[in-house]
Amino acid sequence: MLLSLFLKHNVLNFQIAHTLVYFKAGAHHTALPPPAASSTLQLNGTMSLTSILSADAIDSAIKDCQVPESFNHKKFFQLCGLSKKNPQEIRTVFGILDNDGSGFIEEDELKFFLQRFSSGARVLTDKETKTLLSAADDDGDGKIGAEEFQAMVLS
Ligand SMILES: [Ca+2]
Ligand SMILES: [Ca+2]
Repeated sequence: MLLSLFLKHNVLNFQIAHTLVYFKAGAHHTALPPPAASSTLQLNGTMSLTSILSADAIDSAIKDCQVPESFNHKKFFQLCGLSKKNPQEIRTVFGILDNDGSGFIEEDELKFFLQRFSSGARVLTDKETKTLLSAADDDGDGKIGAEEFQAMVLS
């Protein structure tokens, strides 16, 4: 008798919970953006570049500048596909390159620019690092801000 009461109680609870889940699922469907969009925002900064750029495109961009002093940022951004991405995606890539989250890509982060795209890639030479910095650093503060990065990628 007690057992059957207990079971009945649980079945009732289950039904209530089930109804709530349905209600919530319905609300989600109309009120919230698709899950993919919100998880992209949450992962901003820690996500991998391969969620924005294809691994093949990154590969060919890295291969193209394997030889020291051969790095050309315009060619690189075209080959890896970044120059065709939307402002939000370019902003996400900026966040990944800004490894310490300072809001800027500093010279010591630029040196490892290629390795952010592919961990096995070479570091940029001092000359390449300075050329890349001056290509983007419009206000001359010695580091690349998000808007400067955007302008360089789209130039
Ligand atoms: Ca930084
Ligand atoms: Ca700057």
